[in-house]
Amino acid sequence: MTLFQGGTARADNPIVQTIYTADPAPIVHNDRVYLYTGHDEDGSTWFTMRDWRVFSSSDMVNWTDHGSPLSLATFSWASADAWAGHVVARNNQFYWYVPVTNRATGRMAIGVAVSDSPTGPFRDALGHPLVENGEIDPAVFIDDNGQAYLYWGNPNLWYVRLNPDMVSFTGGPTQIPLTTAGFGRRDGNPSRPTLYEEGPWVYKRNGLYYLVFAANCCSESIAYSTAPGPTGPWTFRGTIMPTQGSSFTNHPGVIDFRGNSYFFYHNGALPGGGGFTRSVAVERFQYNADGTIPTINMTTAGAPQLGTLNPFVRQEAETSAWASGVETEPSSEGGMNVGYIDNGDWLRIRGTAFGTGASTFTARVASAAGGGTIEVRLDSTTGPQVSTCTVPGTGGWQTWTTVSCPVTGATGTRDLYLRFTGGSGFLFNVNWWQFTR
Ligand SMILES: [Ca+2]
Ligand SMILES: [Ca+2]
Repeated sequence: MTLFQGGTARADNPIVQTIYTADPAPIVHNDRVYLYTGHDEDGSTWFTMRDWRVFSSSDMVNWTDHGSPLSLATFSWASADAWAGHVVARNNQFYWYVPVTNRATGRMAIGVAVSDSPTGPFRDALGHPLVENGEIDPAVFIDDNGQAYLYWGNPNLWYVRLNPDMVSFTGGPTQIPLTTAGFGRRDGNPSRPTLYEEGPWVYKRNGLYYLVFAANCCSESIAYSTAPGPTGPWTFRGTIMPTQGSSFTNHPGVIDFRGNSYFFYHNGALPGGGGFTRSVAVERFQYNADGTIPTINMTTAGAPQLGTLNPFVRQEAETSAWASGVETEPSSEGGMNVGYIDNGDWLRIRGTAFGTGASTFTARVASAAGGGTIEVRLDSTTGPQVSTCTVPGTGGWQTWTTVSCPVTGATGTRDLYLRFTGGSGFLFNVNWWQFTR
């Protein structure tokens, strides 16, 4: 895909530019945000989704692509529809709850995958659905007393009490009454009299339980309800995010991270974007003093950066605030690499702290073609060029070599741009880069 050209104004939404992403499910683990998403296939005209993706960030602006540690193929019993999932950490494991179509029944069911790493790989924990009633959008909440709840549903809203193993439950699915007092009033749709549509997201803050959800249809907004306990009774509190952003669905994810609160959602903001080609985005927000949530509008600016990025340690090429023209793929050296680089493609890395200066730029590169050039620039794609590094042909797209080049004039904290130039066709791949002082 060829995507937005970035100007000088801050524009870091949507979070991922290399693929279409949907249905954000962020968690915080070890002082890092892990963002789990679905993946709309390019050119989709339906919810054509085959795998899930994970990204992570320590500064909310530069995001690392960890690829796809979970797909339909993980579940032998699933036939289609890798839709909106949710991840929760417990027992030193990561549990990923996802709705998929059960091949045997043709109905939507909820499976659970498990991994000992937030970036996977994940395996099917059960070999069969955890729960199945034809409804979607799982979300797990673990209360302070350790009791875990799985919520899900469209058109209804359900919960079940999960056991401490997180892959079984006690008691049957219980329906949460969809009353207008609890979930607001929808006009003109007698079969769906409340605003609740889908996508529950449940959490607790200062003793109050929040249930954020996609409201109305279609297009959806995001609204929320609160309750004194995890099973209600719920009171409707209003709209958080109005209908915006050229996707007729939306999907909430809410976290606190390093003293700030963040609201994740999706829209159709990338070129070619729309209701079936969505992109996950994020806004920072502050709760009102009484615990209510303010109106949050979609922006292209996104959240402010927390701290800076250290260029003197290895940084993955697949870590960026914006990637123009490139794609990512699994690397033979582990993790991902940036590839499909054409002449003029570039990466933006925000807030790179060079301090008193850098002397050398090093990059791990590969090329089955003739290679090309990495222009190392500051501030913009046409800003000061502090290094020029030639990438040779290496005989293969996964045949890696390391190139190093002198750097002059890289001081202070600046936005770093890696601009790629060369002839026609794909030029080279980049796995990682690093500066030395
Ligand atoms: Ca390209
Ligand atoms: Ca890499």
